[in-house]
Amino acid sequence: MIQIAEYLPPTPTRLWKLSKQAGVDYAVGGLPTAADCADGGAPWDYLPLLRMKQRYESGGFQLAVIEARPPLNRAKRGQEGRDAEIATVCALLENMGKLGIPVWCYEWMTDFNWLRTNLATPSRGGSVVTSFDNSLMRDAPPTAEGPISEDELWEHLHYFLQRVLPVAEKAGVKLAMHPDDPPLSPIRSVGRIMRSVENYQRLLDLAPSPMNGITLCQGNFTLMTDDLPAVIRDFGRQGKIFFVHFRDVSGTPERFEETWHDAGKTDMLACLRAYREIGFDGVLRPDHVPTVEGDSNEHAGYSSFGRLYAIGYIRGLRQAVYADSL
Ligand SMILES: [Mn+2]
Repeated sequence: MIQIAEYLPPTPTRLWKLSKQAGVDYAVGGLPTAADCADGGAPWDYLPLLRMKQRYESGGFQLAVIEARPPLNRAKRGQEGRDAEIATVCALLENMGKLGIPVWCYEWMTDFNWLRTNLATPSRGGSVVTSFDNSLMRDAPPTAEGPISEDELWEHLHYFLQRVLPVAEKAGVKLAMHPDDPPLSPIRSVGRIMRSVENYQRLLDLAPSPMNGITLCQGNFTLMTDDLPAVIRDFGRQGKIFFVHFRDVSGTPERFEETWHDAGKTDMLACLRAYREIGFDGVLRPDHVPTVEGDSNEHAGYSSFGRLYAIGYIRGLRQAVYADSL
């Protein structure tokens, strides 16, 4: 059965307890802290990772995914120093394998990560969400690193996968590629390749391996298709969905806003049915949520109280979808 996880920082917070109280048993983790590395290790070394994993377990969580990356911009840009960055990823994967952490969520966005033009767009009942309007980006400056083409990004991704996948196969750790967010190209003169269903198939075909797969972030994939459940079934039947981000939006890739989990453009029930149909047994996490009354918008999209609503909503959907198999 699909399992519900939460993205929890690597040291205990109120959210750890709130998640546990809401019925979450799986953690999506970051990388070890400076304190974990105090005896000279790096965040991708065995002992710091061991200490972080122990902490999640003490909080009652099984560490199912690491969703954080060592520096990778040189690898993405094909610059000098990329082999050293790739070596840190190989060390991370080897140590995750030894520690039984089965999935690494990465992405191929160069220079900047997910991008919004507004971090406090009004939503239901005075809650706020993030939004993106590409018409406001026309005069946005290029990044400091300058333009890069999609062809170059594909070439560098191929170079990366050729070196990393054999290590992942030996370690038994799955690589789950997160989409570019928003799924548009270029932005700030930087090409963005993980932005369409076709390009995801190209990723899978670029380096065939049982460890080469997908983070199905629904908030992005639903902007790439009018039939998300069909996309879930297609990649699922190929055995390529390793991790799910469960969230929703309304609008188009050029202009969208995030929504409450029950108020976006996507048929969330049909999506969960599709995961059941393909026998997906990995973890799903709520991903971005609205910031609600009484909570801070300091980390937009990651309000603690908003996440509680999302967890409850997803648990309800799951109960309905799996009712005859529980
Ligand atoms: Mn996501």
